[in-house]
Amino acid sequence: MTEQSSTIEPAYRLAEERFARLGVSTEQAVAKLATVSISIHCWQGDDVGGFENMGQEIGGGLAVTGNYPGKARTPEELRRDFEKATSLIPGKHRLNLHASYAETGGRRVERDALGPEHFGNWIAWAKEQNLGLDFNQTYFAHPKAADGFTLAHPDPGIRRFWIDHGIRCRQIGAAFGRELGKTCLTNLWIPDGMKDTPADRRGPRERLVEALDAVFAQEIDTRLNVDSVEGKLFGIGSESYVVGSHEFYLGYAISRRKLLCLDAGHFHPTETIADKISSVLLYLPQIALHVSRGVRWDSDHVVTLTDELQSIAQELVRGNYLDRVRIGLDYFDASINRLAAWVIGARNMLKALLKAMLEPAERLRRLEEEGDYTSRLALQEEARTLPFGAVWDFYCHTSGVPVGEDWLAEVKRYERDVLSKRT
Ligand code: RNT
Ligand code: ZN
Repeated sequence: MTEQSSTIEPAYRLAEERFARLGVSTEQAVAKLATVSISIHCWQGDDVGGFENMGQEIGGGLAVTGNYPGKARTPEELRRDFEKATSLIPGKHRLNLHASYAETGGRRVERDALGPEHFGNWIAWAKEQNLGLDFNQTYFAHPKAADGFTLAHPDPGIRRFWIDHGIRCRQIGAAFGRELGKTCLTNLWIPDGMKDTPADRRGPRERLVEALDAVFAQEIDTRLNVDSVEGKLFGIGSESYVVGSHEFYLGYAISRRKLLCLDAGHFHPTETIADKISSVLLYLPQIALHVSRGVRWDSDHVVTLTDELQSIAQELVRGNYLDRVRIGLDYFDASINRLAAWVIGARNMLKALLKAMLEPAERLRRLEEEGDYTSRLALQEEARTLPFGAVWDFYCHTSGVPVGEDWLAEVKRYERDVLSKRT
């Protein structure tokens, strides 16, 4: 037993007692956390590169900065990195793939011709790992998206190409669901927008609605695949107008019974998605989240344990929404070790959820009902420093993953033995 592990259990027992005094069961919290499955994005592993090797810029307003050595160059490397990273994250999670991660055996397969066969290795590996897969159409990093328009493109031929891509991807999602026995979420996000003030905001939106209806025309068994649509406020190159705005997709999702995907970086800088969850879930049975961290803009920094993350987690837990929300991560940082970026973000998401599960929720609710806002604020602030870290350590320990910063040594070893050999 290491020195660290000998203190975990006693620290946990003290914390258990402390929380019990507030009417909170640490045991229940830990058991609940173990049921949460986070959709971890493949694209942190290779800077949103994918494996099409078209020499195309990523585009779509997505910007990955940094050139930390060791990025995955092949699907095998990416899978190996993901396995390593997830061995350092407690719980059982999912992998979120993009269409551009297809394996076409060196042949050029157009995006409107992709099928489940191009994801055979991913499926086989996911089966072996007992991993659920989620999916995304890739509407960027492509010559037909280079002018900033895809599904809302004025050219019907280009629109058709992207509609077919959308259709193909839903079928791939359904194949994931069927093969793995776990419902796939296929998330649709497009970059379409304008750098400068448009003369016509209406036209592209009318085209988009029609194109989306064509993408979703085929009924797919919702046990196999469900779809979400992700809006955005602005992007690099679409500062003045984004066709698929929040209002656009809110209306679309509600009227077409799709999931709405809320990305934490896709709103005004002081606007947070936490407050939207309980509203949107009045009208939709399920939603999806892209948990991200914008720094001054939609910069997709690694998710850290911020107040914003905490309030998202609190909303999910307080509202009892965990079974109606598909939590996904969406960030990409190429300036630090990419496995560490995965581990830090995923562990933070889980920490935030655990902290929310350990909230003296009943007591806070009662105080609010009684109109005692003084005590509510006092208790909320005291709750911040309750010994949640001891519960988190205990959860990591009993889940068989490194406790505290110990995971970093594993990443450093992997960097030395594996990543540093990639040139
Ligand atoms: C872009 C969206 C989208 C992408 C991924 C790679 O602003 O957030 O979700 O980040 O599809
Ligand atoms: Zn996103």
